[in-house]
Amino acid sequence: MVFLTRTCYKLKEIKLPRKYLRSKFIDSVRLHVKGGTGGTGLPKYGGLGGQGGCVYCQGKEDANLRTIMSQYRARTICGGHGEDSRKAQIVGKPGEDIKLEVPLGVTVYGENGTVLGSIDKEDETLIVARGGPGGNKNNNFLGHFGQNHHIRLDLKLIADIGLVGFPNAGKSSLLKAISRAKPRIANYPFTTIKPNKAIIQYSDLRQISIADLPGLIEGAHENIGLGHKFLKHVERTKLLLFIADIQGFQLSPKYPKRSCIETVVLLNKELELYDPELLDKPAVLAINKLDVDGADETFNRIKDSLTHLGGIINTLPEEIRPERIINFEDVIGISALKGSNIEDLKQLLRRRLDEYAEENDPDIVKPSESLLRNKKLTQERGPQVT
Ligand SMILES: Nc1nc2c(ncn2[C@@H]2O[C@H](COP(=O)(O)OP(=O)(O)OP(=O)(O)O)[C@@H](O)[C@H]2O)c(=O)[nH]1
Ligand SMILES: [Mg+2]
Repeated sequence: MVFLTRTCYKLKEIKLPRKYLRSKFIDSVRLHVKGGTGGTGLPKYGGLGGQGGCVYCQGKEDANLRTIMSQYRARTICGGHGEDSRKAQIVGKPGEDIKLEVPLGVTVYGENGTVLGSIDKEDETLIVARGGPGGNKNNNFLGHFGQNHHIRLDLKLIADIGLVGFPNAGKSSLLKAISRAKPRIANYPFTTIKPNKAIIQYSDLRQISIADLPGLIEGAHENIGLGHKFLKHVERTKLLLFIADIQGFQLSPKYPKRSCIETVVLLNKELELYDPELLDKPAVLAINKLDVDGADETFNRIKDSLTHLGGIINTLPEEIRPERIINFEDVIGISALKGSNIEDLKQLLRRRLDEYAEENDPDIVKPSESLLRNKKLTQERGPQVT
């Protein structure tokens, strides 16, 4: 009997899908939240009932929505009830607050799609269900119910750079080459099935975050491939890094073979169909796999066309033409596998992000300036020899 049970368990284990397929990335969760009820007051002595506890979200860099989902699925998240006022304790104790740790980049929506707020910084908090007031003379010493509704937590990754490219273009390989991340890399489309965030570290300790997303293909707006589902994660990035395979792309023999230029134009079109405003973001194009035979010649031949897509757009099939053409700040040839030109790309990304920061926030204080100012202050205030 024991043997049989063990065998069954073993069989069960074998049947489980591989871990990476099981770990589904969750970027949206619906929850039922309820503030605690306020405690009853004591009219005879003017005693106040305790305030009901709130449910609130707090931003944490390493939190994820999956934990919240597994903890609270099909459950109401309820703040503690306020204590009633008693003779022994005339002011009732407030109910316990419930804290939900959420990842940074979460927007909270109320029942009819109204935005309740968003959490972008570490330890930032947002109350999602208020506790009811305790009994006092304004409400005849009767405690009130707390707020009771459904909310939706919607996560959009916050990263400086978002990687956009067809499957197999080498997005994850680039992420590996440019940061310390260890993403899955394989020679088949849709190796990456969930967004990954990594940090590019520079020698002067400056850090830039970059998000690798699942590949986007022609027809993503019609939900082909993984569709537009993950594109929302580039909405909050400051810069788009397009990456295209110099050899082009073909999903399978059933689909047309697209050249390198065509894949870039198609990415442009898919982004436009998702949200034309994405095209206003600064964009850099990296053409990958320049280590393969004949790639250098191809790259030199098409580089000008890639820089000025407008000039060649009319030579491309009509069905792949976007309405608005994206303008790349730079076009650079790299090999993510061999690591060539990666350092140049790193510096270039940093430069572009700095330019973007200056344009959007000209008052920004350079670190060196603030350091000097601080030094001066400490010198002035420090002990002085007389
Ligand atoms: N020759 C060559 N092969 C590369 C280069 N970069 C990536 N590859 C190969 O291309 C294949 C796909 O690489 P990935 O990094 O998984 O591509 P991806 O864009 O992340 O693909 P998806 O996650 O499926 O969207 C792998 O077999 C890589 O080894 C390169 O610079 N040169
Ligand atoms: Mg990948």
